[in-house]
Amino acid sequence: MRLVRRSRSRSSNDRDHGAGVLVAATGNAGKLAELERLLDGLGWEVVAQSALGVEPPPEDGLTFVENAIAKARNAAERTGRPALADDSGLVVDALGGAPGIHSARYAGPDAGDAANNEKLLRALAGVPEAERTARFECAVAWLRDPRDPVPLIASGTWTGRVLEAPRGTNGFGYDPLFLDPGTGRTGAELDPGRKDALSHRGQALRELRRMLAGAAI
Ligand code: ITT
Repeated sequence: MRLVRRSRSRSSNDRDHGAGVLVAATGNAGKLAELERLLDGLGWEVVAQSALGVEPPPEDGLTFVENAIAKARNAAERTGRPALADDSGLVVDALGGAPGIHSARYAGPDAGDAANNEKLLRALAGVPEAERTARFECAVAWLRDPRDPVPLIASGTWTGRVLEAPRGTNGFGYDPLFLDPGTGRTGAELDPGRKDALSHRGQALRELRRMLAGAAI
């Protein structure tokens, strides 16, 4: 994984925001790759917080937005740079919204994607197809500094359902089990550009880009 990457190109619709360093407040390599793609062309040098020695804060908020702000604030505080964080997760109707904000650690504090996916399949064993509806949620927060009183907040939702067996090898997390009904493909069967066009994270980052275009950043 490259930890520092300069955006390649700038479209005429993107304002020049100063091409400074933007700290990506995430330790999730799959998420970081998507954020880098979705920030491409803005002129920011995206640096992962781990490359700057930043440890993540506790995620004890009750909402995706609270956790996104906490992660971005922590990174901005420790680096003195603007920071962007994403808090996201899979909300499954038949499980009362679980794993939700606990998606990353659904199967335990050190659980990886495979264990989380296995737990999800076990929890949904016997649940018929029509009741396996789910959605990915994503909230992103951009803080100019740790005390920024008006952070930019954007969100996105991707609706689909949970399959009974994994399909595909792209993406990360629950992608192999999440079916996008419009394409008939799982998140892990979609190529990266197609996932970005549909996903909760893609929606949130496009909204954020619209905000940045009108903000004094
Ligand atoms: P950071 O907090 O360091 O960013 P994290 O993985 O702990 O990394 P979250 O707390 O936001 O991040 O949890 C997000 C989890 O939700 C992630 O680990 C996946 O299990 C799931 N998830 C979110 N977006 C996803 C996507 O696009 N595809 C598949 N799974 C996703």
